[in-house]
Amino acid sequence: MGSKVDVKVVLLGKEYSGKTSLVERYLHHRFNESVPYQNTIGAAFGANKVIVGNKSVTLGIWDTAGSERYEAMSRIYYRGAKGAVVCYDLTNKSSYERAKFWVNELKTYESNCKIYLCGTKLDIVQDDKKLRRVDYHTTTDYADEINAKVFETSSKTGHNVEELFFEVAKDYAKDEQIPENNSNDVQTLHLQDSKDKNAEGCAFCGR
Ligand SMILES: Nc1nc2c(ncn2[C@@H]2O[C@H](COP(=O)(O)OP(=O)(O)O)[C@@H](O)[C@H]2O)c(=O)[nH]1
Ligand SMILES: [Mg+2]
Repeated sequence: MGSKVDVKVVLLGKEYSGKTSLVERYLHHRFNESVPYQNTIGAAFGANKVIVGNKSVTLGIWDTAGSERYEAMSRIYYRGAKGAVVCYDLTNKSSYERAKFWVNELKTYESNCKIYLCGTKLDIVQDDKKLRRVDYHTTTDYADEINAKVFETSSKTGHNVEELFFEVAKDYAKDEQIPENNSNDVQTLHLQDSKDKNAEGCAFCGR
């Protein structure tokens, strides 16, 4: 089974900002609120094939640990990424400040990487507007400044999640020459299993 990835996408953001939930929703169509919070250690990898027009694009998605303790590791994970989904929690102002830190990192060290700002937990602020701590227009102004796109998502309801990753695939398909009959078998694997799998190419850089 091949596991070639066309485009490396990395999720960045403060811990508890909803990165793992976003990947779970997108790749496995589930949301598990009842499980106690699990801090992602290092990073986890999953892949998904997206059809854009008559092309097929395989996204390799890296979910990173958000805590400062793992900051140096996240730098390894975003290397070579073509897309970065920078997450912040719409109910938490400091997570938005942290998102700006990641944007600056990307601008400095991975300047070809497209940035997608992702405000998470939309369902919470839709249920109670008073809980919103990050204004939508502030974010879109900032996004214009840094040449990024903004999505507000809910991993609980699934709102805007497919749309976000479809946009990543679409932007990539627009910029790159992809053969029309490009088809890859993909599998989801986690780092701790990776030595058991015979993955082709480099799982770290997505090349
Ligand atoms: N209501 C709601 N809770 C969310 C959403 N996304 C994440 N959460 C919760 O926020 C917490 C942190 O999420 P997680 O995905 O583990 O964050 P990570 O540390 O960035 O990977 C968990 O308790 C999730 O259940 C969402 O869209 N809606
Ligand atoms: Mg996580």
